[in-house]
Amino acid sequence: MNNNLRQFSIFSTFSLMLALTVACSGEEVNVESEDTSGDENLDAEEVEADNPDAQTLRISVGINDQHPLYDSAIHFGELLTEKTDDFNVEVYHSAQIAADLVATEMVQNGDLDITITSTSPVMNNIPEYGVFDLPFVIPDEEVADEVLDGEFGDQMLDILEDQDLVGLAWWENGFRNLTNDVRPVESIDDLEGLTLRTMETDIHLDSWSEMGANPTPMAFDELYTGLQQGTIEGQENPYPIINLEGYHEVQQYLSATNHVYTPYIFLFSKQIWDELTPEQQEAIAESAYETREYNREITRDEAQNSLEELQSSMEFSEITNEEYERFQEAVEPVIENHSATIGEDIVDDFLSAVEKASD
Ligand code: TK8
Repeated sequence: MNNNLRQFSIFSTFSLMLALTVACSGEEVNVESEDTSGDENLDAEEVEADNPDAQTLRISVGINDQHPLYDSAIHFGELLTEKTDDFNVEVYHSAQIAADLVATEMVQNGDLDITITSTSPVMNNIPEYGVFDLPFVIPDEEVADEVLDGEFGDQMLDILEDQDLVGLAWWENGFRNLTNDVRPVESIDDLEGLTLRTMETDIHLDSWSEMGANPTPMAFDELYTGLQQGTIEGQENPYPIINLEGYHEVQQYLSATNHVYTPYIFLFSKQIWDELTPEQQEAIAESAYETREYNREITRDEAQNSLEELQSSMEFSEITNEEYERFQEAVEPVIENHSATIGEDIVDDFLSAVEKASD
């Protein structure tokens, strides 16, 4: 077993223990990770430094190697190895290390260097992060960029430090859209009773319940099988994920609901970070930050391309303005229901940042 794999086995044993601990603690969320100890068939992309003593940084992403997030993580590795020969970067896709929630906890515990995750699973431990799950607040990508790249985004990165995380950059997952296998969804009435998978966040569960659907939380790596086996009738994700994870193979209807914008966040382990020199920290921070524009550009191109491809294989519905307002009205209680948990100040700051950016 080479050194990397040996270290990896230690990680996966940790993650299994972690999954068991969480399972035993009786939390409601469904976290799982595979025990891949001894598995030499892991598929990772390596960006190697020209230095035999370089420290290896492992990145875990939940999505597959077709998605722009994977390419962006490699791009980060390339930028970093141009800046310094202190690090090799290994990018693991498809939750081979762990699904988002567990990967984030591994990063907090210093068992994994980096994960790039949707913000939603993060809110399980950091309730403030639920702010990004509030539905129908961010109207378009320009507003998303301005809010994340401004004071509000900085403030949200800063609060991670108390949680043993260093938040280095806002990348993009994108606006989420609904798919299902029962009927075209064009109005809120069409949602009645649909069983939908959501990410593991109460806010999404509550939003879909308010809209009349029957939501259930599930880790991302179980989603395809859930759709295929019919345990759930639908799900929601940005166009690139729907297309590149192949949900159109098992889902017939696509609706442009654009109900929420999900950022990807680049999370570095604080414990590991604190062992690095200021120069090394700077090189890593700059590489994550500089990859942001690249990531947004390729993600948006892919969203366009994926939508076109999906339209040729799925029945596509747009939502009229009138119907869109009915969706928005239905979820009005959600902000009120969750403001106390998220923090009233954070919700206010978010809503004013969005309003300012929308002017
Ligand atoms: C990928 C997930 C995914 C998210 C989900 O790891 O779970 O639906 O949209 O992007 O973070």
